[in-house]
Amino acid sequence: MSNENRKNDQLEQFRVKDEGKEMTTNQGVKVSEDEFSLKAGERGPTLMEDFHFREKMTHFDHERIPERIVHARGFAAHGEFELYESMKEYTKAGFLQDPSKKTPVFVRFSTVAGSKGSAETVRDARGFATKFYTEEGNYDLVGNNIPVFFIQDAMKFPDLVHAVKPEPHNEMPQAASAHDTFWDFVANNQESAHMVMWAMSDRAIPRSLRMMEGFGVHTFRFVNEEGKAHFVKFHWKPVLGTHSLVWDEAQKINGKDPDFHRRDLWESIENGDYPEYEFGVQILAEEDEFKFDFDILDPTKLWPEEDIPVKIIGKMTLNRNVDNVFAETEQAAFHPGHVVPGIDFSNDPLLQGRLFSYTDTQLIRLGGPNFHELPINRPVCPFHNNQRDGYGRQTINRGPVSYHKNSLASNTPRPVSEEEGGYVHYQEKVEGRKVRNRSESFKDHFSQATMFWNSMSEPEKEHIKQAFSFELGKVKSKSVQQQVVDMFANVSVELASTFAEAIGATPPEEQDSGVSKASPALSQEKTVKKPDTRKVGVIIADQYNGSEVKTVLDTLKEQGVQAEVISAKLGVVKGSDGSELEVDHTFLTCDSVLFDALYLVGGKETDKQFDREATYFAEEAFDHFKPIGATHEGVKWLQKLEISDSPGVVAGEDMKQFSASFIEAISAHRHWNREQI
Ligand code: HDD
Repeated sequence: MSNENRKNDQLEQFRVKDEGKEMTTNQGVKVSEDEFSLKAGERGPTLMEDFHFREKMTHFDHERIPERIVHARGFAAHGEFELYESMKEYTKAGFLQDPSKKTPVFVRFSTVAGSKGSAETVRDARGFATKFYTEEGNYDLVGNNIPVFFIQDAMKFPDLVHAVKPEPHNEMPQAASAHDTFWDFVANNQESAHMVMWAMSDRAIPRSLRMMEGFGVHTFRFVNEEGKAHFVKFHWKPVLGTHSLVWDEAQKINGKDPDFHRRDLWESIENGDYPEYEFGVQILAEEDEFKFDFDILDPTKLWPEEDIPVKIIGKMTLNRNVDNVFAETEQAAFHPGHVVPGIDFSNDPLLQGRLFSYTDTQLIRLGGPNFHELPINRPVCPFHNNQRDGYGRQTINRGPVSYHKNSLASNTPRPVSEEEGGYVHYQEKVEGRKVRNRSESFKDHFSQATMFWNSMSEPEKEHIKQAFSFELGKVKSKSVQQQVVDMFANVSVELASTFAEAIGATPPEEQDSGVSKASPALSQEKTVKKPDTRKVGVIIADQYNGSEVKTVLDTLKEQGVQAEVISAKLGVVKGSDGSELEVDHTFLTCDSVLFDALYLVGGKETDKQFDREATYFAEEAFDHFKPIGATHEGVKWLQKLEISDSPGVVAGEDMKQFSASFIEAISAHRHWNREQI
């Protein structure tokens, strides 16, 4: 079995193809009729003895399992992780030793607050949970796309989640933090300030799951063969860069395509455009634990990359969609406590609490203690112990012995020494009184929130102001609104004053935190910018200029851009030279918000309705700062909207030159400098 396919090979044993087969009951009895229940007479009552009906209905009645209490809405894919260089110096983790070995992975992305059927482009953190199927057991890195968390102690997690979820008396609003209880929680638990800044920023509305970062959030430990430990933070860096939607667009997408993010992930994998993320670690010597003006155990703090650089050590490629969402994505059980030798915990009180919560939740969600036996959760290495029985047990453990220590089975399964690969917890010296307290070193809630604000570019700051104005604008309690204004004055008086004005609250007194530090890595402005996999809507009609348009479409394709044809009706559009293009969407079946850019071509035969639709698409794309290219008859729509000279709007008659400028505009992602017009 090749190493990189071990999980795939294992899953293969469980795959079932029903197509082309005869229908049977679950007992294997062939079924002769599947439309009509067994009745006493054609118009008579259904009979209890109809075992096929009973079985079919009973199974259906039990098809649903509880959704995850948080992160219910998720989507996943398989892939592999490759290491660039051995991490032997820092950790003995087997999968981080040998760059020639690949480790199978399964990654589930999710929103946090919404229920399983909610829309995907909501303002929220995104879960980024990775299961590495290593030869030493499963290692789960259960992170988010935001590097800090709302609270410092797991004790508060139920409160946080109660506050952000729909309010219990009327179960509104769905998948949104823009309501009273969330902001009441924020104002009364001010350690949330830093993560709230991230949640109000562009990071909370990613363009794609392929274009967002991932973070392990907590401080963990690497432990090497000699037993020496280093503190570490984990990072995923998307190869396509970190990019976001704009808020108005995100809200509209939720209506036009609530599956926007999963569709994007699914299609990119089906098209062979495999999402890639580089794996990075920040490494800190134990001696340096107290060298910072924050506590490295505090999960509301990040380690500025400029102070502790992110060392890129590998890459993950997602290259296979699931076969069945329920069997794989839904039944996947992640746990931050699933670690392998060489990776250990820190005393972060949020992490410590998580170590309890995840198994506990699977017990009810997946119906008992044997969820590790579900195909998606099984390690690829052998696993043996004396745990037995329980709902849904799969393995048939033979022999009379299921206890340790024993003599009847020569004391097996036997624990093994550290040298033989046994997990030994890092022997940190711990001392202290039993107290229910927050450490003094956890009490600064605003310095890093301010650092985040200081690090933003002007457009990013503008978006944060708008997000606060939107969210607080939805809050009904004047008191909560005012508390939030006063709280965020500690971060930036400019920010707090702006949204105070928007919501009719009293502007704060001057009281900035006085922090001037910035961390340029936190801004998305300088992220990787590439045209690859960007979706361009080509608005085109009959009698378009065949050969010239082909030149543009060919160049877009060469650059990895995906062009999809939009016209008044499905079928084909015919060029003036007899060429044809298959229409992918009509104005009715798609929308401007579903594309990264528009290419306006038109044709000789557009009517008023076509012009109206095309102009509407272009105007919306323009308002969302998207690149717009126009040639031939398409230029008239730019003129009508008076946007021809705006940044990111490209028109031209020389097709080669036009294509080059358009691709440059697409690579830029969004043209924020339109705001100044
Ligand atoms: Fe959590 C799910 C990430 C704090 C308790 N969490 C869950 C998932 C992710 C995270 C990505 C979805 C996994 C999947 O796709 O199945 N959680 C985080 C991060 C946190 C965090 C990055 C802070 C740094 N979580 C956290 C705390 C607790 C939990 C403090 C409770 C003490 N999280 C859960 C849970 C979930 C969960 C209730 C719901 C479903 C599941 O575990 O399997 O146990």
